[in-house]
Amino acid sequence: MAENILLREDAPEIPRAVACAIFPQGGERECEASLAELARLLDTAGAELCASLTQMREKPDSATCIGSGKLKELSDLCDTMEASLVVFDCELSPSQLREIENAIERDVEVLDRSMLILDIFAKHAVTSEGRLQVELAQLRYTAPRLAGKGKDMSRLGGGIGTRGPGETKLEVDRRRIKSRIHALEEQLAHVESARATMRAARDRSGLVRCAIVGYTNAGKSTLLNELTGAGILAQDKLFATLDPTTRQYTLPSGMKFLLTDTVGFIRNLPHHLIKAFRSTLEEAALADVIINVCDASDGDFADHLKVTDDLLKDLGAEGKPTLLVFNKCDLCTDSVRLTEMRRAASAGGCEAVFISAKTGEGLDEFETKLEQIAAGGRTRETFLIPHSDGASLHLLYTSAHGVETEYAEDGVRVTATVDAKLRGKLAAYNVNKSVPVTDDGEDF
Ligand SMILES: Nc1nc2c(ncn2[C@@H]2O[C@H](COP(=O)(O)OP(=O)(O)OP(=O)(O)O)[C@@H](O)[C@H]2O)c(=O)[nH]1
Ligand SMILES: [Mg+2]
Repeated sequence: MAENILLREDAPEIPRAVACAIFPQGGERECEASLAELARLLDTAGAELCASLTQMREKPDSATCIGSGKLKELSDLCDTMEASLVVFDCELSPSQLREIENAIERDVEVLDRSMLILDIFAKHAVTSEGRLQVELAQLRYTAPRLAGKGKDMSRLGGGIGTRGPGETKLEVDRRRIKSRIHALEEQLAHVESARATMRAARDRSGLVRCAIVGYTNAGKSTLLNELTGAGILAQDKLFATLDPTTRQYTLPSGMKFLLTDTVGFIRNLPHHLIKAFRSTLEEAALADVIINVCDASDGDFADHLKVTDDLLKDLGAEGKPTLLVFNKCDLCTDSVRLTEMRRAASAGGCEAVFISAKTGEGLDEFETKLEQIAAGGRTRETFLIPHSDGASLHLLYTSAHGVETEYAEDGVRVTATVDAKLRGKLAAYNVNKSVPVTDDGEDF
């Protein structure tokens, strides 16, 4: 397995990891779920979880996160388990990381959850934009933590938690980190403006833009592959997809879409990662319709939906027309859970479908509902926008579809497909009667 960096010649063994977590009173269940996820993250990174240690406390110890007695226990556990890695299921400051590492007698690498996630991102980033984003996030987050441990920065790019994004290895000289960050920011600004140009071209196409979002491993890529034959890597690993892929998709009725597969969400997704990946995550904010994919076979589906909702809010993508897709129904025979899911869907006020992207079950209903949602309330209108109102013209270009313009003496005559909200906003300029968008999708 070429992708597994730990099976290199100089890394003969799979690192054995001990996980450590704290939880507030009453938070056992959530802590357990988070630790189970940490085990999967470790597996994706190429390590093996061999033991975990938890402590109930309301707040982390400012010096060592866990208390001193627990820290001794952790040190002994590392010996017993012959561990080479300790991962805390929360964020650690550089000084906490150093103190913990000093207190553990065995020579172990201490990481926190964010460093581990960044490591996986480094492993999975493919496009230049993805690589730049990961490197920037690592320089901002991981580098100060390694420097804080007083270790040689040249270790960056080595094993788990210190893996750089491939060819563009992290700079090893601490003094040069700042200028590297600056250079990366500039490069990213270029890539982002290229992305914006591509988006603008897509917008002009007048197709309905759909973002496929959801918790990591829910089956987003599998769904896009099934619908469009996109051939994206879909694996039983967390964060298999980092770079958004867009494919055109035509419903049997002729309605045309642009479907974009996006990076998965996870609980406690580090904030700096959201910041670093903002331009790719923005795909959701700029979409007309959200396809929210959830793994119906996962007992934690309700938590996953909450994480997704919160992140969509964060990204400014809340309130968009949404199709909730409960996937992997071939694995879910629990009728109680199916009822719970129906309830969750109706409480969220959005349409839901139950499918299996793997077997194709439920895809007919998926298509019908997607079409209903996409066409909901859209009409083809003509507006006469005065030359003095550049803002309204801009609004049409950015929010409407199939925009056609004709310059006249008294203004710009714009014909476009708009939703009810935009129609209301521009009512004063409306010069024709609404023409409902028909199901044959011509207007898309
Ligand atoms: N049984 C079953 N497995 C599925 C289904 N859909 C996806 N899977 C499997 O679930 C795993 C994750 O699928 P992906 O499509 O990579 O999930 P994703 O949401 O794109 O994940 P990330 O890109 O990592 O966020 C893969 O092993 C798929 O084969 C389904 O309907 N049924
Ligand atoms: Mg994927």
